Amino acid sequence: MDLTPLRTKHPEHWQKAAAIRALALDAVHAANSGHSGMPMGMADLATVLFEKHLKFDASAPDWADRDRFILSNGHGSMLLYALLYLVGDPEITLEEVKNFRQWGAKTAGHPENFLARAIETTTGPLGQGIANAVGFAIAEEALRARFGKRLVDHHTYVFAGDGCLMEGVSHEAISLAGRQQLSRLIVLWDNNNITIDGTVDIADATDQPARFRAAGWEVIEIDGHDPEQIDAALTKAKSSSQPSMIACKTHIALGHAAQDTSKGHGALTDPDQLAAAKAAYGWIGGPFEVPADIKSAWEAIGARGAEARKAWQERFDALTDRRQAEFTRVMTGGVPKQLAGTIRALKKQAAENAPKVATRASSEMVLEVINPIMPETIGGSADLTGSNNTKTGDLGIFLPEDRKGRYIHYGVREHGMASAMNGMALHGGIRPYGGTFMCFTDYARPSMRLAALMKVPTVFVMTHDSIGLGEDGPTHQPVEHLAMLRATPNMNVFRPADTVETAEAWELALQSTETPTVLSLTRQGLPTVRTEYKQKNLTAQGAYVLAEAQNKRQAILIATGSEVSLALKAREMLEADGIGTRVVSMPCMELFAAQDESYRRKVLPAGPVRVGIEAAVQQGWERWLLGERGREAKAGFVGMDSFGASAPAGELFEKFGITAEATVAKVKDLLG
Ligand SMILES: Cc1ncc(C[n+]2csc(CCOP(=O)(O)OP(=O)(O)O)c2C)c(N)n1
Repeated sequence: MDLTPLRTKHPEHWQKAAAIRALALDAVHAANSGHSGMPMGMADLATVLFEKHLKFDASAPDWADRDRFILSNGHGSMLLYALLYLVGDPEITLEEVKNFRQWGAKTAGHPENFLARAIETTTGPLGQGIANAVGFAIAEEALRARFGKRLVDHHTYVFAGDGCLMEGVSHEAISLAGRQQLSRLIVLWDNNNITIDGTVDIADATDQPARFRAAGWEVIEIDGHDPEQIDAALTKAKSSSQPSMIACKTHIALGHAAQDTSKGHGALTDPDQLAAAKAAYGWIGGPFEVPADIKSAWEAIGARGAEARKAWQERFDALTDRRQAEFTRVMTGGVPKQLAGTIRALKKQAAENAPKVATRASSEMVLEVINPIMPETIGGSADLTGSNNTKTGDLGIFLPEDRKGRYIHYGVREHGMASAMNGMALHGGIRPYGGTFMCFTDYARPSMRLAALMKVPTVFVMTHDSIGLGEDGPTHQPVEHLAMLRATPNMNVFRPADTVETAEAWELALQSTETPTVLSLTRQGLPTVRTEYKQKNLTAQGAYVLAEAQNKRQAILIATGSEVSLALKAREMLEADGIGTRVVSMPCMELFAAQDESYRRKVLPAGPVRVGIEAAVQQGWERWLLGERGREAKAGFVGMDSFGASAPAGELFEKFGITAEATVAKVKDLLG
């Protein structure tokens, strides 16, 4: 393709965009891996966005009121790194660009939010960025409603490719954004008709503009290489009352021999072709070399927002100390001072009244006292509000007509909900929690994994956590989900036994700043097992001795959630037979594993037989049964080794052998 018309019509724009293209080519060449084509195709869009529209100050990447820029097609990470280097971001230096994809570099293969402040979210799994962006836009609306436009007034811009739009999660995100009329959300679709396997039409014939319009979006169709059209489209999108999708017709790997082919998607490393592409751009810089005038033009773009930031800072400084402190508190994820006392009061009340309730109802009790003192919480459910017990009286519903509403009806969209929650957490200022059935963790799992990877404290309220849900049957009864979640690094999985442990788990979830939380909660009623009030948060240690042996200690029963009361019953039966039995409640394996050895040894001493009890598969229990001074000949497990079945809950526990009697038999068997 002859680039002359593009080069000559807007020569200054062209040079700036060419800098992105050249850096992408050089970095991918040096790393001998990566994706050159997307940055080369979207460079014009990025240049106009950063030069004319994006509100940011390169010297302060975490300024609270910056526009958010999300690269959903994260394989094109060099686009982001080139931009950040060019505008003078303090973290993405030329050295970093040269070290693209190398050990220790901030310029990882795909953008990682925790490596540089200007990287808003981790992308790479296609579709996540656009779905996160819905959460970013929700967070902006909610915070603007709370703190006012003088403090919160920004947009969320997303670059997304064909892959992002083909992924199912994008559908959940798009329809939710349309319903919520998130007018500050602007998606630029890299409409290049290319994916890895070939042209898009080999797999997809969707009319994307029609799809977005059907979901309630404004759609603008442009030539993605024409800076005037790009500028006009962004201006129009900003004034729309709907979320906007700008369909940008682009050429992948523009100007390279691989342009418009799927080969152009990946690493373009052939030196002759690389040189030819640079020549076609009229690029005079050597490898990683940006001519001084072009670099300084980009740095001027990076400094463009400094005035706006200063003005914002002045408005912030003029606020009362209290208001400043509150804004800073929520943006940094701090908890209010009253949280500890509020949780303690609820624990005391629960210990005294010893209610027999499902832990999903316990969770609601906790939320009833937390939500009024934490205005930063935004709750929700994927169409199971009544079942997940996630809505409390004071919240109101988040809708275009009420941005102060703090409860979101996510619709039947578990994946979209999880990803949007991550977006809110990443934006800052919001503590998102949302519910579905534990079994549908599967539907939310890609975003749950990313919450853990990205180090964001999203709270997943997963109710109906075992065969204890009864008649809905095996499709709804989680069996392997606890194991899968516990296998995920940086994720705290709590399976509380009663209201007291649920309150403790919630307190820990809300104090977390870098680890997501899963609350595994029952549908069925459970007795209170923590009837003796203790000020200390025992759940924080992951496991603790709930009931000590009376006779000489011969057995330790380790249980979680609904099986803790069953363990207590088994203990009574064993003690009656003279077998001293300790019961350990283990609401959070991750936190117990993090305790020092002396504490773990105290809770799980060598010697007695050990039986784990949990209405789920055994995987993940080995450490507590066989490790930690345990021995195979002295360890057993009472749980599930198959899918469940449809029947009343009580009968299911009998049929699957998860009972006090089965536990007693197991202990006696092990004791020989
Ligand atoms: C969930 C997910 N599935 C698969 C991939 C692997 N993958 C990376 S890029 C890509 C093709 C994307 O096509 P498109 O969005 O059109 O990007 P372009 O070719 O225009 O750069 C695929 C399948 C991925 N990153 N994430």
